[in-house]
Amino acid sequence: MTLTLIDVPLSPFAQKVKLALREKNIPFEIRNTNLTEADGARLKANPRGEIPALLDGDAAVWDSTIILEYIEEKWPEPALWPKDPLARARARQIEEICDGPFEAVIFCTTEVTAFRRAEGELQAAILGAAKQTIQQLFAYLEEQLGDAPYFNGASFGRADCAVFPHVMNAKAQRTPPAEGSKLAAWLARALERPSVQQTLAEAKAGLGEFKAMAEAYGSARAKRQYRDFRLEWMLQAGGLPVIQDGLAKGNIRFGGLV
Ligand SMILES: N[C@@H](CCC(=O)N[C@@H](CS)C(=O)NCC(=O)O)C(=O)O
Repeated sequence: MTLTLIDVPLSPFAQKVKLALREKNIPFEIRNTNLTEADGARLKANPRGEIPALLDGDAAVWDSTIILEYIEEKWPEPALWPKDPLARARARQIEEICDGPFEAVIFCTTEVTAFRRAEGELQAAILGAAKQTIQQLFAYLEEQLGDAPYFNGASFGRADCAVFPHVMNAKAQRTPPAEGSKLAAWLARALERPSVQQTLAEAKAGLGEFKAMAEAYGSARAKRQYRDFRLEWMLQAGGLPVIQDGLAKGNIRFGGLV
């Protein structure tokens, strides 16, 4: 049965899934979608209209965390989860932090830089808050890594698939892990992996779409999804005017079903 991933190569959630599939040597096809355009297949696969969604024959599994659980249960070997229940809980917690607050601060930074939702003092205040939050997240990750080579422990696993896209995005936004830190050494180790290299190459190829995306959001032809931590972090960083402006222009949406 063919597996197909509905993908946006720049999405950290899609990257997490591709890393896991590739680390487990599970063959899959990619069907790219464009979040600024209506796509019946994307909506049919996920009532939230989000990617990634994994099509396994006629069935669709959505949400990156649920997809990772699905593939681990269906193809247990090679295991991407630690065996020990406590280590497993730890891996899940790291994933939770990365998918939640870490993704949110990267998202909001993109909003006020690439998508120009704030300028001048407001932009500077939001970017200053982002730097602080990222340092806090890096400190958390540094502590979680401890003396192990990987977040999963002795080998690259689920937690590493979850961390990589966000640390790489922070670096791309000019906030890399400190030189000489354990996190910087982990990133260098991760970048040696074929799964990471292929996923990153696809993301880099997708960078060309930013300009068209900015145009689509700027002209309110499409809406960005402000939900959960994204909304909370933007508010906490003083970005209430960004949200008010997005509501007035009709170019943001919230979570829930589409
Ligand atoms: N909890 C979901 C979040 C997925 C998500 O937020 N995907 C974004 C792309 S990074 C998306 O599809 N957003 C929909 C939109 O922008 O309309 C998961 O882990 O898969």
